[in-house]
Amino acid sequence: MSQIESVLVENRVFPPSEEVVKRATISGMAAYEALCKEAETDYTGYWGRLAKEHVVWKQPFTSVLDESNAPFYKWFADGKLNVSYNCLDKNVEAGLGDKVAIIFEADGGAVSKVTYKELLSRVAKFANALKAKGIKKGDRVIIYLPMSIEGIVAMQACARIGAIHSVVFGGFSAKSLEERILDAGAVAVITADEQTRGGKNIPLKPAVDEALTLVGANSPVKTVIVAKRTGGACNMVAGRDVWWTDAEAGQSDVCEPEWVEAEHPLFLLYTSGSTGKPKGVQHSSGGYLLHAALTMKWTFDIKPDDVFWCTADIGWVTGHTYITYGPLACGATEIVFEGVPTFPDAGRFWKMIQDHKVSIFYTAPTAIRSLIKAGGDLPKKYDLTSLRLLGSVGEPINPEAWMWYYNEIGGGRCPIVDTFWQTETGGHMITPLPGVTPLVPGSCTLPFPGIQAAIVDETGHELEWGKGGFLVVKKPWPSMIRTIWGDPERFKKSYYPEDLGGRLYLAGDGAVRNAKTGNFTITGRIDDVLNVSGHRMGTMEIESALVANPLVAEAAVVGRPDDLTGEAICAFVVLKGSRPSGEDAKRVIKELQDWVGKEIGPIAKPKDIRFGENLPKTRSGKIMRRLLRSLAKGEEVTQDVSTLENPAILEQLKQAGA
Ligand code: 6R9
Repeated sequence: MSQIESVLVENRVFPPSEEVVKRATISGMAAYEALCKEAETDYTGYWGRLAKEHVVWKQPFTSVLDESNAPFYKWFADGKLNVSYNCLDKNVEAGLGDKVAIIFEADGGAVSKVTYKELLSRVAKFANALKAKGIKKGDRVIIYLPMSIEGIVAMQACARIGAIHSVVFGGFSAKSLEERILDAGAVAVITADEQTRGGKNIPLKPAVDEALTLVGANSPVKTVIVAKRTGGACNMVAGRDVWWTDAEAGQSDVCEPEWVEAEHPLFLLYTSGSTGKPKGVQHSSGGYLLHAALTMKWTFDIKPDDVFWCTADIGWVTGHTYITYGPLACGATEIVFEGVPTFPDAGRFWKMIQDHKVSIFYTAPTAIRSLIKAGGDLPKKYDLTSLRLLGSVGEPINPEAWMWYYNEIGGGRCPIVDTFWQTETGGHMITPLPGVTPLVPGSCTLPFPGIQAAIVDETGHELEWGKGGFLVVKKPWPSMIRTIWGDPERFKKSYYPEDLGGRLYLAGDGAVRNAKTGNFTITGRIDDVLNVSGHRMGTMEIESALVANPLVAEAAVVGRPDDLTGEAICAFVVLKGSRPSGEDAKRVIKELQDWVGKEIGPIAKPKDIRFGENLPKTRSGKIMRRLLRSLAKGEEVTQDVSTLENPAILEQLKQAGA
């Protein structure tokens, strides 16, 4: 509630400067309103027009939207295209062959550049290598690579041959990798010997080996391709594992793209939901590419001379849309960064902006907060005048962090686009457009033209502005999730729930619109999903991992606010043995943290672990999470505890703040 209130009193407004308006592709509120109007009057006409203008089709589509099997919507279904063609060949054919596509900066600072022509031949060569391994259209390929040019080449090569990639973030454990390999039924894994972050080498290939051991004898994975990053020790399994360069040896650097139907899956990306098992979010080729390109042009206002930098990892959706696909589809020059923002010091981002003359910079609030803390004065040491536009994504940005970003990084000149979207939405949904929208710190402002966002109550009725409720999207849009891989029922239940009438896309976030301006502010998840440093973590997933430890009888996980990471993970644990205290408790806490790190990945490690002889439960046996949330925050429990079966437990859990 306090967040809603603080946003409602936020009265700082930053209208776009004349210069920004003049330069912008979508220029002025009237232009924005005209687009919204066009979409409202003729929804399919609008998207059909844009799909013709912003995507190159091998075979033009005649049908824009097919709703016959709603909510399994189809877009541009009889059209054919290739996404890699649209990102590479198209640009080379347009005379951009010698333009730099990627400026790669390694963790240690070494810089390498790749032109569009070079990137096209690298992708084609690797695509031929995949084909030579028998990988074909529709096959699933897991990519477990560090931030690298190879990561982008691997994704683009899959797209080129119609294979469906599923990138797994390098911070996920062998166990998480195993789950994804099995769920996707992957035929190949593309990885590296090690990754380098913050000056340290971290092995990757051993996690693949361990995952494939867990997968066992009937593994669908026939091929593991290994890129050499550090040259660190690496076990190669004969007949299965091959070095990247050996796989490419003798392959041609020309590869005819596989022309696929617009609905052909481009990728699966696993994300956390409110139940234990991660969901394989399936995206299309045509509709996804359209929104990736369009949002680059309208939200980021990308121009030929821009240097674009999105600091996300390719393991997350932001890296997919705004590193691998969007910038390349627009023929842009972009930065790909291997390292971390605080190495060698907290000025790394600012130094890189200066060195590479970055003009558009897109990062996450958690990075901004940690850089304020680690070195709020460091930006002053660097020349940041190349910047003209800033972006934020992943979680709500606190108004004070927004102001710092605006003044210290943007020099008070650069609009900030606070882009709200999700793995499931493929690209921006609610966001300012730089030449249009008056900015309000902490608000993602207005829907992208054509996106019919609204706020409804629990029965699906639209609420008046000023009232908080569930964020929904009233009409399907081209880059939306198509299904959950292998689980269409879960797709329907999660995103098109019958309670809301079955035709509204439920984002899973709460939101409120400003009563005067209609600006949206996201108030946080409405389900059991936490947002830790902009990464989605299901509480159930972490609970399942904890309970899998032989010491643990029961566990409940909640989030609590954290200055740096947005939310922190707090676990309440009942051990099978007696409740530990003192040194004993410390040891078990460390053991359980490491355990979760191994089961899911370091990002899922609970920050706090408290032990109780039991958990607060209702008489019907339901864990009372709202009480745990208060305890985690260190608040007095003021809620009604009359349904609580074992009130004494609260005292114990309060004290157990270890
Ligand atoms: C792109 C991405 C999605 C969840 C989403 C919401 C939160 C993302 C936000 C934001 C407030 C923003 N979120 N952007 N909240 N303002 N600008 O982050 O995808 O990892 O799937 O997370 O992140 O809670 O539902 P994903």
